[in-house]
Amino acid sequence: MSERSFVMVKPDGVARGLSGEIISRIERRGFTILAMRKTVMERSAAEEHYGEHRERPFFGELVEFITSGPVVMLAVEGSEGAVKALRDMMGTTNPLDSAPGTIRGDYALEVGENVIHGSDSPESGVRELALHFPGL
Ligand code: DAT
Ligand code: MG
Repeated sequence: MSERSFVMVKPDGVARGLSGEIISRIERRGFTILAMRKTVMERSAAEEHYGEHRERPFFGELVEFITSGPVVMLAVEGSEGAVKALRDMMGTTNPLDSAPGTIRGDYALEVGENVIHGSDSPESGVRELALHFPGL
């Protein structure tokens, strides 16, 4: 069984020129990139994407940030366990806690600007890919 994740280099990562480095790590690990698109996320898509955080105090800032500039969106596929493997490569949500060698642990310092998104489960992957890559 294969699994799919919605991965995104966030606006801070794109602005800092980290897209290539991040995509390269994903490819070298052995994941398949099914689709990729550089775009500015629509506000409505951002609110739906982060819908689980709607009641959190940082929701407004989160939507502002994620729509503040271009992102690179990827549809990524791998074998069973791939979604968790990608999360492990990303590091913890707060980069201050992320282990060196992880993407956030190597390239980020602030929770609000943590350079990468990856689906937190195969089910989230299906939901997020349907939102950002309809028809995939
Ligand atoms: P993750 O991106 O690791 O799945 P999440 O889904 O809990 O983390 O949160 C989504 C994003 O929201 C996260 O990447 C950065 C931001 N965020 C999370 N917790 C935050 C906080 N306490 N303050 C500010 N931003 C936060
Ligand atoms: Mg999340």
